[in-house]
Amino acid sequence: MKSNTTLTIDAEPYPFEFVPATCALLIIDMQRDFLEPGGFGELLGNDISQLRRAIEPNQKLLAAWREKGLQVLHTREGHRPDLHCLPPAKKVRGRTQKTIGDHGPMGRILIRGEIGHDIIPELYPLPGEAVIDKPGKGAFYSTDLHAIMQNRGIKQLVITGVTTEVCVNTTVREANDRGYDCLVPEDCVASYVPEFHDVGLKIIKAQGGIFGWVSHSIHVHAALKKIHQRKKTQTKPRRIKP
Ligand code: C5J
Repeated sequence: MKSNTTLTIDAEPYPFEFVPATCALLIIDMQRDFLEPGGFGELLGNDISQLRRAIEPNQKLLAAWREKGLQVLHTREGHRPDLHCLPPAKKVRGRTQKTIGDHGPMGRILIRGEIGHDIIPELYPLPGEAVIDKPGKGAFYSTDLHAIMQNRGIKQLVITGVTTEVCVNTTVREANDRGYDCLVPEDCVASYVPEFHDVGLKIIKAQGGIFGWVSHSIHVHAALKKIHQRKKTQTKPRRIKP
């Protein structure tokens, strides 16, 4: 089957009509500051093992996605070293001892270019896979994600990453308002708080899929296995008509 064929992925609230050639895998904020010991997430008192459960399913999905030559996008939450894109309200929120921009064990917390800000080695982007640096929770706010998707003909997203109820949920909502269909494989997203993860997924698929679809990566793999064509979309940007 060719990658521009419509395939069906078993999902809730009803099957997702998946067109691989125009669907990107969007991996949200799988950054060292959120997932690794000593990072910002742990510094805030969170149990990082809750997030780390999503690493292996993401690795498998990313490998299968790449194997079919489909489009991959990554995001990182963070700020400029001069902090000009950090709202003062976000800087002081939580009243923690250390906040964004302060020095932590992996460099300045959530600052672009620092070790902690980067994507974990297990899911490191390949050349040609766009990395979107976002200052907010949503991947569309104050970024060029929408332009990248339009230029590359992306109409659907499979969204994975962390955290389910914060950056994943916000991005699904933003994508929905821009007319994109989003599928979230539940084992490839995670939250420090399991009940927030459960509710975050319920909200997406409620009311007939008010924001999108929820599935499991086994169903995405089943659909990917049906694609025989390897299409090199990563390294060749589309030409935009003037
Ligand atoms: C948070 C995120 N939770 N990536 N960021 O602050 O969800």
